[in-house]
Amino acid sequence: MDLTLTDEQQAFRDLARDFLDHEAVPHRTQWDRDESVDLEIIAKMAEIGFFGLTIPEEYGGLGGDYLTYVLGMEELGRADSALRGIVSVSNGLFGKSVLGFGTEEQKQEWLPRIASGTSLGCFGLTEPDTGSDAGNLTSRARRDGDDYVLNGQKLFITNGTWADVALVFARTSDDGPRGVTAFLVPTDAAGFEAREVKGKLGLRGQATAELFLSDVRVPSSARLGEEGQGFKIAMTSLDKGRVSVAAGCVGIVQGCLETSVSYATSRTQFGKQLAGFQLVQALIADMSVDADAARLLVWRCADLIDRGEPFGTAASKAKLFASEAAVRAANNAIQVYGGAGYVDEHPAEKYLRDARVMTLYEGTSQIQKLLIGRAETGVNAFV
Ligand code: COS
Repeated sequence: MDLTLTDEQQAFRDLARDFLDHEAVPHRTQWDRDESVDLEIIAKMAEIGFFGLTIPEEYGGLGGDYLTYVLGMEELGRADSALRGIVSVSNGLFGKSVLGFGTEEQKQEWLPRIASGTSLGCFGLTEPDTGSDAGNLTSRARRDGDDYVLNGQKLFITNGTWADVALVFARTSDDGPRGVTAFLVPTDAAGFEAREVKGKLGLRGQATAELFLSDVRVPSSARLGEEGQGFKIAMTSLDKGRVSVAAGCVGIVQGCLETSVSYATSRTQFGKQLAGFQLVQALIADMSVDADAARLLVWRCADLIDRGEPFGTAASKAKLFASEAAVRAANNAIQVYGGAGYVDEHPAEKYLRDARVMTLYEGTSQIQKLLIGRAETGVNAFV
């Protein structure tokens, strides 16, 4: 695997970092306290190209490769994971599902709006009673003439109250994962309601919602893919989503490393720099190794995706390692800061609160281990 970035990849990373250092980092604490980013940041991020990174130019995107995408996700994770989540779900989970499985009309309808940031998408898979066990979701879609009528409930949906369109997974038959179908549902459809989930530990700047679908009627042209193909669409998109989460986690580890070095080299205790204490150096060394190791796992996934190779197990490994590393690094960054790390004047405590969910959503660490274990042994622990 060639680790050298092209001039274009390097240029995008520099542009992204510079933009976020000016437009996001100075505001992230306030956004976190306000429980919402300033939504004007969406248009600004779209101008840089964040929402269309991997959407082809013919649909208004940048048509970039996946390595460029993960570089962008790392920078977003370093700056503010709430922003990374908004982009990852709209451009990633939603946009890539439409790009991969949509008809030409569906791509024309939604992708330019997603790439330009004029519309946000969300991904309605998780339900109150089906998190890890996504194949058993219970929302229903009943065929009625040329329409479908959707009923059900979705939970923990990123962008849910801000999105213009929801990719909703609903059951069209009782055949487990094979009975799930995907639908593109405009969020202003009659019977569709989104309510914000309050009181989250982290990711406070992004909207997380509960969705209620009550006799929501959509035409059959809103179906994404074939009947019964929905679970595959969800899993295919989640494979890439996990790489995106992992890339964001690399950014968290990198951010923890940078802020810890900065604090440890500027604060004095016992008459010398904190950085002069071996135990502080040990904490920083662990972050540095974790950043490199996680980044290499993520870049391997991007390389596999760009070459069209299978990458599902590599994605599980990257997501497992990087998310656990992000929690470790953020916890240790607080340790470097001492008491000061416990308040939001410094970024360490926000990194920890934001990192914690990374081991949960888009497949818990336990699910990733079982997927890796299944790939290694050939034995399926889910049955
Ligand atoms: N890509 C494409 N297809 C996939 C796939 C993938 N990564 N994983 C499974 N499938 C397909 C299978 O090939 C199978 O298709 P066939 O019926 O044609 O054989 C079908 O989907 C069912 O697969 P499987 O039997 O493995 O489904 P399970 O119900 O056992 O689900 C797990 C397996 C647990 C891995 C899955 O439910 C999962 O990933 N859960 C976590 C969900 C999650 O991440 N939720 C968080 C969402 S936050 S947006």
